[in-house]
Amino acid sequence: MSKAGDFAPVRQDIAKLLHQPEYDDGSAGPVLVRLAWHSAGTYDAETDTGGSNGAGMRYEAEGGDPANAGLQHARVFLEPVKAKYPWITYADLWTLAGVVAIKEMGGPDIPWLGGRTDYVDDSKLPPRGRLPDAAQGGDHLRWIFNRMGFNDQEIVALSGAHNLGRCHSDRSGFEGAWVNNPTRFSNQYFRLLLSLQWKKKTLANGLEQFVNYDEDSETELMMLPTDIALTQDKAFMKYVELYARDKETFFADFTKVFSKLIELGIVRDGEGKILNTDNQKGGYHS
Ligand code: HIF
Repeated sequence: MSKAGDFAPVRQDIAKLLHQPEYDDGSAGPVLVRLAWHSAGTYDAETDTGGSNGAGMRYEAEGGDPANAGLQHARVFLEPVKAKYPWITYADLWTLAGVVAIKEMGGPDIPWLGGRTDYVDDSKLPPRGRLPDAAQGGDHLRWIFNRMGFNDQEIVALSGAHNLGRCHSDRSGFEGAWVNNPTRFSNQYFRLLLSLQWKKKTLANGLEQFVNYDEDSETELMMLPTDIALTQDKAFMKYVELYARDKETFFADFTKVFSKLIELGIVRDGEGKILNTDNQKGGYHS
């Protein structure tokens, strides 16, 4: 039995469950990264509401948000880990699973601290509509991510996570993967944004996405309108070019910005203990 607060064995068990031969591209990794981000990405700095603390996606109000379609798969993958380590909060488990998945898929080691609680303060529940709409452009990206406290450079650095996983017609309505090897973390997403010709395609459901008809590529790759928007704005484009040519800088900047994402709304003391008192109920620290 592991001690409460000892995350090393939890990390190991998450790493083991990533291998899912029957699922998608054979890995639970990408959908776990999306779970971590959607749990945190509801944060609003002005009202200090939303964020990963509280694991609100367990409840219909947030879990049933169409923006979160498909994330039940990620939560189900993690249930055996929660059963084995009942002391871990869902809020910690979901964010930790995201960083373990990124690392296991060849990405950077993202600093992660525990202590989030599953206590839900009804007055701090985020309304729906806080997660981005992929059919929009650059103004929408700034509106969504500035609200969380991210600048242009951080928006582009984060976007590199679309190197992982794919879009599903029965979840978001979009279809396909961004890169040829969607379970390997790299800066390929940025390189393809620049090197391939992206053409608009209207799907049967009416949604528009961008696809590549490059003759060398065996599979059709895709970009969301929000991905293409990064190449249509000078301020964003500067960083797309930087990350396409400099993988080390991308990894370093992604590390900072993803750890900032999963800490949104959390206040800690010098030893890492969470101080937001209204979120202290129900955590293993209590
Ligand atoms: Fe995604 N994202 N994301 N995303 N996302 C999808 C899938 C993944 C946006 C839209 C979508 C980020 C930002 C944005 C991942 C990780 C991150 C899908 C497809 C859509 C539509 C869902 C489906 O159909 O299954 C938009 C509009 C964003 C604002 C730019 C983050 C930066 C890139 C913050 C981020 O980390 C991952 C991983 C997936 C793949 C999930 C999978 O099941 O494979």
